[in-house]
Amino acid sequence: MTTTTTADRYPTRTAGESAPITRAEPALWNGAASGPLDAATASSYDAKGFLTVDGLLTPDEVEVFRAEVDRLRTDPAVRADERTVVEKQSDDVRSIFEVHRISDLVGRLAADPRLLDRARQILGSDVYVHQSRVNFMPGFTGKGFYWHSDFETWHAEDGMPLMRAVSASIALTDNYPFNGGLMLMPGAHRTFVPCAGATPDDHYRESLKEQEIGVPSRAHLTALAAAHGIEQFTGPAGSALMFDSNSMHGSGSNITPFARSNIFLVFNSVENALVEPFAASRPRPDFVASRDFTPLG
Ligand code: 6CS
Ligand code: FE
Repeated sequence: MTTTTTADRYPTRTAGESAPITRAEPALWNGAASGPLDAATASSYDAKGFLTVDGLLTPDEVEVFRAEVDRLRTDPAVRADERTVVEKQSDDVRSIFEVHRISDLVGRLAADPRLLDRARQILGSDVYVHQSRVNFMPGFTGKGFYWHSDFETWHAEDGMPLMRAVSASIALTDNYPFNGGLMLMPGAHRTFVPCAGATPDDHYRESLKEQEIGVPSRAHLTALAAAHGIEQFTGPAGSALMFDSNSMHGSGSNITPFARSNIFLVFNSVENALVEPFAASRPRPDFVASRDFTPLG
């Protein structure tokens, strides 16, 4: 049986520092194709690597999803599930992965045309859910996420060949500048930043709490920030951010009384299905990186 190996366009988890690589593939895979994004929004997404959708969910829908994620967060069976990650310092629930399979409500949201049609237009193909999670960034104790590119991890540890995935972060609480709102470097999605350091076995057990391997060097981050600046996703509950898999992003911790919770859905193109990890000894579990490539919708 012949096994084909996919060329590694983006070597990372190298022994030492290596130079950034210019992205070869587009961010917007089929520009003019029909879909909910108008031309101005589509070209802005291509240039910046992200877009926002005001009022993706109605206030009533926000209430329904908040009740649903609070139900999950307080369910002892869910807390005991390996798909639930708790904060390093406290016992607070940090994330619940594969939430689109645990909750029918979230499963339906993943197939909702308001998200699905945007993802298909951006990726230029049918899509499937690569990963879903609900992030609870509780007030006072919510820990942030250091700067990173999701694609760097998904390429190294999940075997995602190309940058042909888009994430949707749907705010269930108001996102202020001061309660851990996501920060992004507009345009940095066009540069792949290799990260030094080999991937430990079962790295996800640590990295989902606090990522130390697979983070760019300060020198690379300084250069990217100088070239692109930093923008922050703020907005009322119900608004959504859609960002390219290789966007450089991170968030601060939340010491305010205002929680910052979001549902996070990652759409990958069915033409970008996972292969073997490019820089890890074995693939991560399905609940972090799905290997069911059945198209949505
Ligand atoms: O490792 C991952 O797949 C997850 N880690 C982060 C910090 N963002 C993307 C993703 O949810
Ligand atoms: Fe991330």
